[in-house]
Amino acid sequence: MSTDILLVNLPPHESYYADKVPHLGMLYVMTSLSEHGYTVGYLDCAERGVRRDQIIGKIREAAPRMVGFSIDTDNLFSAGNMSRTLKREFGDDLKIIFGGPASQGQPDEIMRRSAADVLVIGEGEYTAREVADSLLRGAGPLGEVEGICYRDGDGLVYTKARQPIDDLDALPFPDYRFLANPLDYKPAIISGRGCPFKCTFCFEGRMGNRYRHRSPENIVAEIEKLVELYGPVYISINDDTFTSNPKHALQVCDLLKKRFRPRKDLLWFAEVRVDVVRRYPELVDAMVESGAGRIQIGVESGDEEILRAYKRLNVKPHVVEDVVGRFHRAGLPSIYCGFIAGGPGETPQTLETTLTFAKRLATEIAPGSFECFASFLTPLAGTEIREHPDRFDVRILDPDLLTSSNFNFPVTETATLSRADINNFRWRFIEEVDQAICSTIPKLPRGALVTHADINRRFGVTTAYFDRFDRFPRLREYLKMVGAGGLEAGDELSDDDLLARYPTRITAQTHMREETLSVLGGPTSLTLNGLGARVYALCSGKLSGAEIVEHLTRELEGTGVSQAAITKDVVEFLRDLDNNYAVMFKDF
Ligand code: B12
Ligand code: SF4
Repeated sequence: MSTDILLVNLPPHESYYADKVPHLGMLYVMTSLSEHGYTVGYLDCAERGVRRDQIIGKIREAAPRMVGFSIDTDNLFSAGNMSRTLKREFGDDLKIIFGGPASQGQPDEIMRRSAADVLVIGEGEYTAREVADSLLRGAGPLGEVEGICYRDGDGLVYTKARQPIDDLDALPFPDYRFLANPLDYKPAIISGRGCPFKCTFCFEGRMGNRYRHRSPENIVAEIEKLVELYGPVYISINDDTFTSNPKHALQVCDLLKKRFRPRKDLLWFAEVRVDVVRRYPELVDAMVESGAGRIQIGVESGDEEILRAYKRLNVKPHVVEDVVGRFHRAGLPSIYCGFIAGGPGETPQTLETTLTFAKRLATEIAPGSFECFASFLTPLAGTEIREHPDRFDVRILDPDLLTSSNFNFPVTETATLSRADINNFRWRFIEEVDQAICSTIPKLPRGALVTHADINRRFGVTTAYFDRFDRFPRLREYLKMVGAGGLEAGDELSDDDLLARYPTRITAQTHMREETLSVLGGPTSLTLNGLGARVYALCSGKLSGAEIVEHLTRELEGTGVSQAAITKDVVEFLRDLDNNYAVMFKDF
């Protein structure tokens, strides 16, 4: 069957994304077009290493009448280039349609840099159908389609703006059958669109994208489908902020808890606003109990003035601390905090305040669950900072963001900080917070470490802690083995049970010197002498704890040491080895 419309997801620029994520925006548009009777194809080139010729070859094979791209601030250059290439290769009969998040803030620029025939501005499900009807079925002039920009001779025509879609439940779920190998992707959903806030570095709230949400039943029905497809699964809820309507968020959590908690087959992620959670603290338990495994929080800065300039009026450092602490105590494994370097009026002092704040979150407020990333202030088109940088003590050095990619390269400076200062600070921030996180690992309770290993094993979630286990090979090995079944930790075993089990060593580097044996490669190094070294040597998995006692009693016969004393010592040594991730226990 020939393809009417082919959507193409272009590769990202940087080596930044580890996970393969479905492009929900395009899936929604494709599903809608397909339900409207078009044959739709999808070419996902989000993996690195795809060449232009390969993309053109695939498009030639599919021979579509229309090709579509999703445009964001970063890929508008490559999509622009690709559209011109396609027009050269296939002529003007091939129609090119653009849409995506950058459509609202920079429509002129997108059209200027590309050969697109039409740009869909805002949500695309219904608009794309009408554009296709006009261009492919001759249903009527483009001028009658709301929410687009199209070419007319050398000029651009903007049609009447389209209102955001109110009834999100009416949209079909994004159809994963468009993905060549759906199981390779980390699934995601959108439970609500738009944002009620108006942060000055973001365009979401300013562009008329008022907040709307799906019904809890509709959301849970989509998750059910994903659980059916994937089995136990980690799902990202990609809303701008999941807690925009806290009462709705609570209802969603309630339903998720009822449906998925008994089966323990769902772990989910969402972004939250701390000021909302502070007002509705019941969200904390509701989220954790319904299977939230990771949340993202826009902390941005540790400086109140900067937060005020961002118009994050109720997101104050002490509110962040309070909410991060609450999620931590409730047992949320991963609290992912975002920071921005180079904010309004940023000074060397405010940078230090932010770094100190991040380290405090890592080491004192949420050790074992705090994770973070830092990016540069990147004034996107449509944001207040981009339009009035002078009001924010921000100098935009590169308004076209030619040097920026993934917010990973600085494009601004302030009165007291150069681009270099901001750049170098961000990398120091990353390094020092990394050290802070690492410094907590040796002190974390075993349960916290096991949780990180467990969510990695069961749901493929790699947290900052799991990632850093590699720096402690003995711990990494231990967490790989314990919990995988069969091999147990000793902390929950009574002394009698401990003696009944067969202690077996983690393969770890050891160093021997005369009577002393050191076990290396763990969060703390372990040095054993005399009897301790003997016990460690006998933890080969061949003797039970009780048999080790018998063995040592025979060895020490005639020295006056009683079997009771040896038993006590063996138990103590086994506990010590266990606490230091040096042994685990088998039951035969
Ligand atoms: C998940 C996500 C990612 C994921 C996956 C990308 C994806 N789009 O799925 C990853 C991690 C890869 C990513 C990366 C980036 N992201 Co991002 N991301 C998001 C997030 C959180 C959710 C996207 C989503 O699923 N939206 C829901 C769908 C339904 O909305 P949508 O994608 O806008 O699609 C609708 C319309 O735009 C339109 N549409 C979309 N595509 C098309 C195509 C055609 C042909 C048509 C007709 C219509 C159409 O119809 C869709 C349905 O109504 C959004 C925030 C948000 N809530 O949207 C940010 C967001 C899209 N990301 C953003 C940015 C800036 C980036 C980066 C450029 C930089 C960065 N560091 O984050 C990178 C660059 C990627 C690249 N090209 O190299 C900005 C985009 C702003 C802009 N002006 O470009 C957003 C809006 C966040 C924000 N508020 O600033 N992102
Ligand atoms: S940063 Fe988040 S909360 Fe602020 S306007 Fe953007 S999406 Fe909304």
